[in-house]
Amino acid sequence: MTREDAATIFERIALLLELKGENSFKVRAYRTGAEIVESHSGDIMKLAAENQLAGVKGLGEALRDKLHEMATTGKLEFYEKLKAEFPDTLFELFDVQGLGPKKVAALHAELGVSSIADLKRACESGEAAKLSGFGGKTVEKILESIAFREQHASEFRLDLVQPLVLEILEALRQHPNVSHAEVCGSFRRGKETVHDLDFLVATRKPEVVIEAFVQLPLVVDVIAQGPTKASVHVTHGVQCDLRAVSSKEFPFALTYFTGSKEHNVAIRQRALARGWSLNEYAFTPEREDAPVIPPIHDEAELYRALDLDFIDPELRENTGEIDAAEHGGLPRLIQLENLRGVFHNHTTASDGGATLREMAEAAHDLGLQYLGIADHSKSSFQANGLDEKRLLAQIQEIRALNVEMAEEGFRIFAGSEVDILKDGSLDFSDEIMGQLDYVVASVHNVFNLPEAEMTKRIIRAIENPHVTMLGHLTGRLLLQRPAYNVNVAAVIDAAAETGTIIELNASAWRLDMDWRWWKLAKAKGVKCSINPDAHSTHGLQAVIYGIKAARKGWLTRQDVINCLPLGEVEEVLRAKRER
Ligand code: DGT
Ligand code: CA
Ligand code: CA
Ligand code: ZN
Repeated sequence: MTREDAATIFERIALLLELKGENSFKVRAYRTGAEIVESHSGDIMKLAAENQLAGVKGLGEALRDKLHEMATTGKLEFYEKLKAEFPDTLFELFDVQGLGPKKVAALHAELGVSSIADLKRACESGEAAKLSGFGGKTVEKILESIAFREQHASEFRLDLVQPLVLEILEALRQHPNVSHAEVCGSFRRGKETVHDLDFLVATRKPEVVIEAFVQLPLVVDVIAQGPTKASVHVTHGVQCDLRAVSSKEFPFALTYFTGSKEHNVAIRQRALARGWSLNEYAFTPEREDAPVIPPIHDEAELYRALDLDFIDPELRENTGEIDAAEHGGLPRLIQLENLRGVFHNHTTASDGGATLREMAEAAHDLGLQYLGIADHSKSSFQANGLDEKRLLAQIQEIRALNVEMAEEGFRIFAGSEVDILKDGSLDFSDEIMGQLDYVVASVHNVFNLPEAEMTKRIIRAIENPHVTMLGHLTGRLLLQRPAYNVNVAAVIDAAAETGTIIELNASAWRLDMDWRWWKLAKAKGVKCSINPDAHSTHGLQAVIYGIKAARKGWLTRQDVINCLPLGEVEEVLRAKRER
């Protein structure tokens, strides 16, 4: 069990006790406990496992015991029992935007609301609006949030499906009757969310492999099973389809099931134009005078047979990739190995779970040469944003740690994620920002401005020469909260004019700016920074999602500033200020 899991359990206990009307002292103890577990600077789960928590301030004996139980057994009896007193669906309510624990408690106690379906009914009937603290605006916002979730009900974010894909692929590849296994569909194309997962295997014993697939431990139920295909639900309700084909058919099936549909249609037309039909199994001559079909062993040979360069799966959206593949114009896409460092990361100074030193060591262990720290600024008080005094102290702390880490060729850049205020002014003065190595400017509140005003607000912020890069441009939270109204094309133009870098926020919840805009941004000369927005050492891993999105946006290592090594990247950070 990770510290994040343990903290979530403490938070949920606090909520459930609150719903039961337990005394507020007890509730607060769990809430504080959650914060301590999240922000402790050492390996708190290890300490818990070894019964070494006595020195941790703020954790009473009851919580220490519970943490020990979680660290050693991976479960908490007390929580399991408490949870059983409530319907499972209750937890859905905590994901609804605009519903804090107080409101959930009121809805539950006074209207018996214990699921999103109940909530929707209570909002639509007008009952919810009568509760104290629930204006018409609140109800309207809740209904909007429910509608948005319903639209995306059967989609999943990458952080949820990535581990499933790895586990299933590993199991398929280890099967003695499987010669190749691949994930296809939207996941292979690097889409930001997926509806279902599509797997493909090459085998001579399809029935044996299909049977092994439906027996995998993470399979929850079998939707359909035939001799060459099956569909199942796995953990979290994710649907997984499997197709079994022969080795000879494999490249054709791989291309077909990778899609997209639009890309498939386009390459099928191209095949037809030379007299071959194309399906998931083969090329077949359509005319007597059709050219001879060459042997095809892999996808590259399939594309070559159509006089195309190999098209990376991320580009297969029929947005110009076929034309580029015909004329040698495909980009050489960025790879994870190209990253030399990461900007925009948080520490315990604001809302992160790891200290400066822990973050720096984790980045160094990942093989990176530098780490940019960008904790929140003072207006983000809910995220414990730093004021001027704390920021200046953090800069000193970074400079001191740099002296030590310089020996290992590692450097920490002192930055800040500075709030863009409602009118487009910034949370820190130029004088303060001038002391930082770089600044990420982001919108964190007042999301509901009309498009023109929001666009003006962001453009005003990036006109400041100290703003090195623009954070999560649209503020979307995938499957949870839509983007605010903003004219992205106008912001890209302003970024080009001012020499401002645009972030590709790599968090699986954001992937913002969206991949669909990067080709335009690149054409205008705007540079990208792939930023994990890490709130823990584990959070640094989010760069894998950012790399997928960047590839999907046709970006190469030349387009992404954090591919530059130490010694070169500094100049890019300074460039805008020196213009
Ligand atoms: P999603 O919605 O996230 O699951 O997206 P995909 O692209 O994974 O869609 P899915 O799972 O329905 O199908 C996987 C691939 O199979 C799709 O990308 C292209 C191929 N495919 C499925 N149905 C058709 C079809 O009717 N025509 C063509 N040309 N290709 C298809
Ligand atoms: Ca799919
Ligand atoms: Ca599918
Ligand atoms: Zn942010």
